[in-house]
Amino acid sequence: MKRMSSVVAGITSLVAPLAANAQDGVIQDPAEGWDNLWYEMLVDITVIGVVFMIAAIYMLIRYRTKDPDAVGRGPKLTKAQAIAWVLIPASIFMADDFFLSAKGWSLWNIQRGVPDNALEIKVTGYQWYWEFEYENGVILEELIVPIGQPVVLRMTGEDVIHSFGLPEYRIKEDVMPGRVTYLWFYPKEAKETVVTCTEFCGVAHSEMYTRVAAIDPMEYEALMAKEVAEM
Ligand SMILES: [Cu+2]
Repeated sequence: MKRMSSVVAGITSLVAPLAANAQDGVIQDPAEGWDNLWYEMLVDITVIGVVFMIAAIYMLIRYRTKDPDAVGRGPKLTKAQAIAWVLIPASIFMADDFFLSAKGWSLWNIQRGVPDNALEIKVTGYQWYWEFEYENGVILEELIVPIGQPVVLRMTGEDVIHSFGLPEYRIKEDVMPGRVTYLWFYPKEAKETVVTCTEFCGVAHSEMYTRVAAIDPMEYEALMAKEVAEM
């Protein structure tokens, strides 16, 4: 029990600095974390794949039948050897799985920990378009954000279930009626990307995409001033 609580304390201390994404001033970009994890997964499965392929080819050649009447004579393992052959490889693979899972949990913490200075925008999903409401009351049908500041989207659906997918920012989240969900992303450079609905939501689901523009903050202020003046 004591050991258990120290394990829990250990995990908590690992998680704590990440959960503080919002306060410590350094913003950890979820998109970067996602890319790193994806790269590690690819390296991981490639290494495992190559090792198993070499082992399989070796055994295919080494233990091939040379005579159609041949009878196999496998060495008989002792109980200890049999257990070791199960436990040691299983432990190695489990250690690797836990390592990647732990990295996934860390990334999840970053994805869910919204930085304090995030720009908040309300999103509503309709069949079949998105609507973006800014803090100053401006409503747009495209997502326009200034660069250099994290953006948090508070999202809900008006009709059916949708999903707000930002492939370039490596993030998505379900959007549904009767509930507010959120995601945040960090636009660091000026670029035009896209948001697509990633949950089938009716006949025009595939048309439910729109522009996401990350622009210079000065340009953003000018656009907002213009929009407010036209309200
Ligand atoms: Cu949709």
